[in-house]
Amino acid sequence: MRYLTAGESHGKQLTTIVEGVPALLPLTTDDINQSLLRRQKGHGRGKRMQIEKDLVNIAGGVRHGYTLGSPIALIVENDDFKHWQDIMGEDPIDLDKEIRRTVTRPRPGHADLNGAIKYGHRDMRNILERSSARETAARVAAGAVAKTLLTQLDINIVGYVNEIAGIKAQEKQELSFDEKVEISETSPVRCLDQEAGQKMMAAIDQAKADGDSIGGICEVYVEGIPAGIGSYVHYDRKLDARIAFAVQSINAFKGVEFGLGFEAARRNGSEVHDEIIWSKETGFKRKTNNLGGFEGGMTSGMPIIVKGVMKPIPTLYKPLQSVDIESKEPFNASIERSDSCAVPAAAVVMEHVVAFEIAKAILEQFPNDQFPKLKAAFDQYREEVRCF
Ligand code: EPS
Repeated sequence: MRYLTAGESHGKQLTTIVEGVPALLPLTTDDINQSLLRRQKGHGRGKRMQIEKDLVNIAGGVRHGYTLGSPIALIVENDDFKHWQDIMGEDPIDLDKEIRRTVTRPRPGHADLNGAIKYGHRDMRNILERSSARETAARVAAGAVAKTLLTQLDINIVGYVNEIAGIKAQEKQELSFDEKVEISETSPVRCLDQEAGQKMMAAIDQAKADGDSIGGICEVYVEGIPAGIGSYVHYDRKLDARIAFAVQSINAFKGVEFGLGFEAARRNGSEVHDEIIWSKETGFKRKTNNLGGFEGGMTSGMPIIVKGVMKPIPTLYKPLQSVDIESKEPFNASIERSDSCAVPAAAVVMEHVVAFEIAKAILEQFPNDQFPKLKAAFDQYREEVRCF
């Protein structure tokens, strides 16, 4: 299973093609829309999210609520395009007559300058339109297909926020999966610790008032996955490595950790590795889950716990020094519109990119053109793992 995305932030639409999904998987427009609408929420989002109402148009690969086995085409229109038709049109324009809103002032921390140098664009709109995190709507659409597949296999996945601007949520691993979903869904910052959530909202309001932006840490929790998904035999088959790649590729993400993550460097081996236990009912388990559900690039059967670090968004009202690429004059960057914090939305994006990598690994391990047969093979494997 693989996917491609296309589309610019203020262009007509985002397009996603997901290829390799087996036939006969139940899939509805609503399954995808629920994910898209979750991504749009979150305290700290800017004015753009009031313009957009992300709803998918399934334009191929699904009929009467089931996948066909053919490529699935997913379209999300940009409502804002109506304000940008002249600027973002695909056909040539008369540069003397028409407005272009040419961008020659790169934002520090954004793809603007490096992208312009690499692709030879003198108008950095050609960079920022595609490097914008608007593209994550297309990734969530693909991930929603994967999530639907995982749900059918009784694998549950949820993303939430652990930290914003240094305000840390209390660990809440004692909560059930359903409680994690319920609490994060009702929190405006998608946080499981309500007290910390209030402080995070205050920090976001302060950043907005200061014309600044703030980042944070998202966590994705996956339960119901048996041991042995992924592989140790080759570097590019390690599932934790693939998840790390997918998470790091989310716009503005700067790092990934599993379980204890970097803290493992500060502890002895005896305080890191998860001791093995066995019971007739559950089979093999670990006493703890410091390694976040992975050993040797494979799942251990414990919940997957992965964190991703998002830097503050580089589009700031507060000026930072930069240099105009035409005049070579220094200037203080200033912009019209931005999100002061998109960490809650990023938690939803992360949930979906992780879902995609897990579903992809399962499809590789239990290949079948027909989803019910894949499910039967997977369920049988789960039982074998329990009885091992
Ligand atoms: C973004 C800038 C803002 C965000 C956008 C990402 O958009 P605009 O430039 O239109 O104000 O709202 O995020 C989305 C549109 C979205 O759907 O998440 C950027 O520069 O990365």
